[in-house]
Amino acid sequence: MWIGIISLFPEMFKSITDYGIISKGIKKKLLKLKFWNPRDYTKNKYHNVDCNIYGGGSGVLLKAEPLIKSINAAQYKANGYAKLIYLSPQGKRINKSYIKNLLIYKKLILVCGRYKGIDERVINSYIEEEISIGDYILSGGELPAMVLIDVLARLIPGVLNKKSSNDTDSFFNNGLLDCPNYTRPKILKNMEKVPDILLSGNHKKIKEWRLQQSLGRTWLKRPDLFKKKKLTKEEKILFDQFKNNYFKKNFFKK
Ligand code: 4G3
Repeated sequence: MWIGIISLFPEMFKSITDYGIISKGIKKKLLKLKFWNPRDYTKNKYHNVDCNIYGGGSGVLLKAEPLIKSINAAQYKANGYAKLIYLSPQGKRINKSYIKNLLIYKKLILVCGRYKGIDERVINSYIEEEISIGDYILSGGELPAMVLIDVLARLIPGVLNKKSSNDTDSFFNNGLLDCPNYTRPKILKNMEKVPDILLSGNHKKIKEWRLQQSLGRTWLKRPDLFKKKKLTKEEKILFDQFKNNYFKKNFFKK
């Protein structure tokens, strides 16, 4: 996957290009990030990339021309169709299935706004999709772009290894939260013990326990997700068992 990024602060992306699983994906050439800085496309170095807003009020906006020049340069380099996306709090709220769908494009260009965003005419004439990662304002589109790239990279075959696997991750596969997990040591002061079943070596029983825990936790922590989940016969039985245990355990508590 090829991702062109238009940002006033390309250095920020070092936090994903230089560390961890994404940097390895880049080394393996599974992912390529390229940067264009609107600052480099101003008429001269005294020319601003931002300006105050028509009609008054506080805050500044990224000017259209340096952005358009950056977009043109990125599109030229993409050498073929690249989906042009703008990250903004006014955008459509995205989730994992939206991001999964972006994989079909092979090439993306992400526009990162700053301040109060970008001139509306760039959105209307150039941007194909305006997306948001959540209902909050950040000081720039760079963090949302990195969130998007991180999620995407983890979906590219070959990026993840055994140490950071996606296949049992929280609701990426079956719409359920992950089960509780434990690692060495077996005993930690006076904390609860590691469930016996996980130390039993009985793989069939462990798989069943994990599914049951996933069902129960999703029911308790994310009732919204649980409602959407269609249970198989086996899952229904495991869930009912979880619920019975849960009510038994909590009956005398107040
Ligand atoms: C546009 C995206 C961009 C307008 C960007 C601020 C949050 C998100 C910006 C604007 C952003 C998000 C830059 N903050 N929720 N900040 O995806 O007012």
